[in-house]
Amino acid sequence: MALLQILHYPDPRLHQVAAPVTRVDDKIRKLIKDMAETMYAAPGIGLAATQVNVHQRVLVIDISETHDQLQVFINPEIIRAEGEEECEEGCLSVPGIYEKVTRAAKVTVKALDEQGRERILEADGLMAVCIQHEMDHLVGRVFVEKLSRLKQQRITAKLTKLTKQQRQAL
Ligand code: GNR
Ligand code: NI
Repeated sequence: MALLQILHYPDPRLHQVAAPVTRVDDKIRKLIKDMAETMYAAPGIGLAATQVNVHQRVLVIDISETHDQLQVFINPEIIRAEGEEECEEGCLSVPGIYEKVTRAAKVTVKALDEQGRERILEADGLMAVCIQHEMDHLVGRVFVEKLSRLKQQRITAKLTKLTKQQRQAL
């Protein structure tokens, strides 16, 4: 078991595009275990491999309050999206910032699980938001980039300052 370090915006590594997983093996299962542990410890409801500087198409999500409903998505693809909904989002890579973002209200996702089995899932509400938020990470997108230029500039300034302070505290 290991906690992984989460990259913070505006780290350029958050903009790397993840490659598809070619084989669901023990190495991927170890990554998933560590990602789940890191997500629960944060605490967060989702984590994309990109956020822990692993550029492969792997996501973990658990929106339950009891932390016992882990969902794993390897090579996820949205095969259907419907409607629009606005939700206030946060991100473990953008600490302390919460902003409203509009996304599809309902999505159907196709992905592999940790055994390499294909599965199809229909999601709405928070689960739909989270899937789209995490899949954005895998193509190098952070929710901040959906906001106005002014908000982006303010967030960048705030987090750059915070990262400097954290470095000095070490
Ligand atoms: O923990 C998280 N909460 C959250 C709340 C609203 C919309 C999206 C999210 S995802 C976030 C964890 C994270 O940063 N995943 O990439
Ligand atoms: Ni995020």
